[in-house]
Amino acid sequence: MIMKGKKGVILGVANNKSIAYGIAKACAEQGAEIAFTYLNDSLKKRVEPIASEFGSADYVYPCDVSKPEEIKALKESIEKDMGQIDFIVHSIAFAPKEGLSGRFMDVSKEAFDIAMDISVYSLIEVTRELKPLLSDKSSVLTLSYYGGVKYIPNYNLMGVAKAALEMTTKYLAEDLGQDGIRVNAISAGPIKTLAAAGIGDFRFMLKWNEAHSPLKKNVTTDEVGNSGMYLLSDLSSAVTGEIHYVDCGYNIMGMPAVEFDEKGKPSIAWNGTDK
Ligand code: 0WD
Repeated sequence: MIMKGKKGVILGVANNKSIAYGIAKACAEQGAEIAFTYLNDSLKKRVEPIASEFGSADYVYPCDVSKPEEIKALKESIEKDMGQIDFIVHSIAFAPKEGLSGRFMDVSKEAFDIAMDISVYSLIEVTRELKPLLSDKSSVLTLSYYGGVKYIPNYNLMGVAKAALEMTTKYLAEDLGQDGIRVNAISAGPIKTLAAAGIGDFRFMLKWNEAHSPLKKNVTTDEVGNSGMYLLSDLSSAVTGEIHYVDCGYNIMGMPAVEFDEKGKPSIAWNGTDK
C-alpha cells in the first residue's frame, strides 16, 4: 500500500472518464484518503457517487477555482474534516470555445484572461491557500499537454495556457522546495474526456497519436492515474519541477516512422487519414 497514511484533495473530477478519476482510483487502491471537489451543482451529482466509490462520501466540497472565496472555503473545510494533507491534484482547465478552433490571432482578451485564470493561475492560488495544510513531505500535481510545447492544430489558446502552466510548475517547485513540497506536471497523451470534446477534430488527434507514438496506442486514464500516483507518493521523493510525459512516447517523435512500399509510396498519407 504505497499511499497508506496519505491524505489529499483532487480537483477536477467531472465524471468517471476524467483523468482525475484515474488518479483517484490509483491513489485509493494504494490506501490514500481523498477529498473531492466539484465545479457546480450539476457536477456535484456526478462527483458524489464517485467519492462514495472511494470511501470519501464525507469529503466532497464545492470549488469553482475562478472564485477565490470558494478556494478559501475549501481550505477551511478540509482543515476541519481532514486536518493535514499530503497531496493536491489540480486537473482543471478551461478555455472559451472561440479559443479552441479557427485563427489563433482572433482570440479575444476576455477569452485569454479566462483561460489563463482557470487553467494556470488557479494552480498558484490553490497551492498557496492550501499550503498551511500541506505536510513537509507533500506533492502537488497538475496536468498538461504537448500542445504547450509544440503547435497542435486547434489547441490554440489552451496551448499558450499549458506553456504557462508548465513554467508555473517549475517556479512553484523551486519556491516550495524549501518547505518540502514537490510540484510536478504530467503531460498526458490525448484521452476522450468532457474537456477534450471541446477541442476541434479531437478524434483525428487520437488517431494520429495512436498511429505515430512508439507504443502504437493511446494512453488510458488508468495509465495516467498510475503515473500520477507515483508522483504523489514517496516513490518520487527526489522528483520536482518535472514535466513527465505519459503519452505512449509520442513526444519523442521528430517525424512519423513511415514504411515505403516497393514503388516508394509511403504507408501514411500526409494528411494521416489512411491510418
Ligand atoms: O486529452 C485530454 N483529455 C488531456 C487532458 C490531455 C492532456 C492534459 N489534459 C488536461 C486538461 O487540460 C485538464 O487540465 O487534464 C486536465 C483534466 O482534463 P480531463 O480529465 O480531460 O477533462 P474533464 O473530465 O472535463 O475535467 C476537467 C474539469 C472540468 O470538467 P468540465 O468538462 O466540466 O469543464 O475541470 C473542471 C471541471 O470539473 N473545471 C473547473 N473546476 C473548478 N473550477 C473549472 C473551474 N472554474 N473549470 C473547469
